[in-house]
Amino acid sequence: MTEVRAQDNPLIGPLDVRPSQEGFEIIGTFNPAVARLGDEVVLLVRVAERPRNDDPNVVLAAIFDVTEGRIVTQPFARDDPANGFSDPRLIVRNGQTYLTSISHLRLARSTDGLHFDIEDRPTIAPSDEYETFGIEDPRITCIDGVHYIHYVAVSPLGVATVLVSTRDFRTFERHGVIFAPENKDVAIFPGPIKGTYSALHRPHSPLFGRNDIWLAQSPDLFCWGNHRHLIGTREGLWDERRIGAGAPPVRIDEGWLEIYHGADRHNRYCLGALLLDADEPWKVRARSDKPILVPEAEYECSGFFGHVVFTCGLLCEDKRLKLYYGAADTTVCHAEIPVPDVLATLTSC
Ligand code: MAN
Repeated sequence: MTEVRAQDNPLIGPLDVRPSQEGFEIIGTFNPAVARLGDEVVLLVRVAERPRNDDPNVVLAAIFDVTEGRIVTQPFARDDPANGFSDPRLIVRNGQTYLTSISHLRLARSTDGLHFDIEDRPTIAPSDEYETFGIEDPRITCIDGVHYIHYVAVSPLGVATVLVSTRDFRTFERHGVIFAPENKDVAIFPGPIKGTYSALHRPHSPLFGRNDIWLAQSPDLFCWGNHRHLIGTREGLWDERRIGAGAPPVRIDEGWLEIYHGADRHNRYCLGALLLDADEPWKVRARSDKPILVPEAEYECSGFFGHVVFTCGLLCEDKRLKLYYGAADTTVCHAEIPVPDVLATLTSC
């Protein structure tokens, strides 16, 4: 595999971004969506921040208060055995999960795809009861000049997927929840196939422990049905515990190419590929037995949550995949992989 990481990696890090408010610090800028907008490459970067905390005895959760229209903090004592802190991303208390940071989306613009100017203010921020714990991991699908942004909305109601659209990344129209909890990693195909829209999605079944990728269809991008199970996790392989769609699929000569993430028993997140049938995308033609991108660089192995490469956006140009990806839940990075190299590694299904 001839993947080439950008020499300037990481392209964006926490120090490049201003917190959304006084008293907060940025802990991660990662998992961006990407789109071409005229001569520019634009990213919608997930920015995770938390209140500065000088008290070593408590961990603070930041929560968007819908009534007050602002972020409030809630302290959790470190020495209270009812509070669980084993995952640095979470606080668990009495069966309720809270997050140790709250995320919003921030626009970054570039003319060369490598050097980005980042807005000073959040572009899309938590705004309602479905988003009180933050908004995460956006994807962008462009159809007929409209950019459909779909992101993960987190709240005590669960993990859902919300759709927002824009033509110019200045004004945004909200379309509400398109996949109810527990469902994330939604990636909408860039246009209808035989008159019908398709999306990959990842429902979660706590009872049976399933974290698989499904395919849904829609007449209008807003109402989704005809759900079909697409692929599952594979014991003993790189994607044995959790999988989810990454960037929206791209059309290549051979069908639809999808780059997805998989986590193993050690919580190592790698990227692999799926080739789906051009006309019947619920038919899997080939899949990666080995990942195409593995966390190896120092910035991928250490950070807020190490050993993670996670993509939500790529450009496919000149038969090259130009991947934008989050490294260690901390930074935005870039790598390029020729499409034929990806296809050569796939195993037929
Ligand atoms: C989950 C999501 C992602 C994150 C990975 C790794 O899948 O929360 O946003 O990058 O875990 O922590």
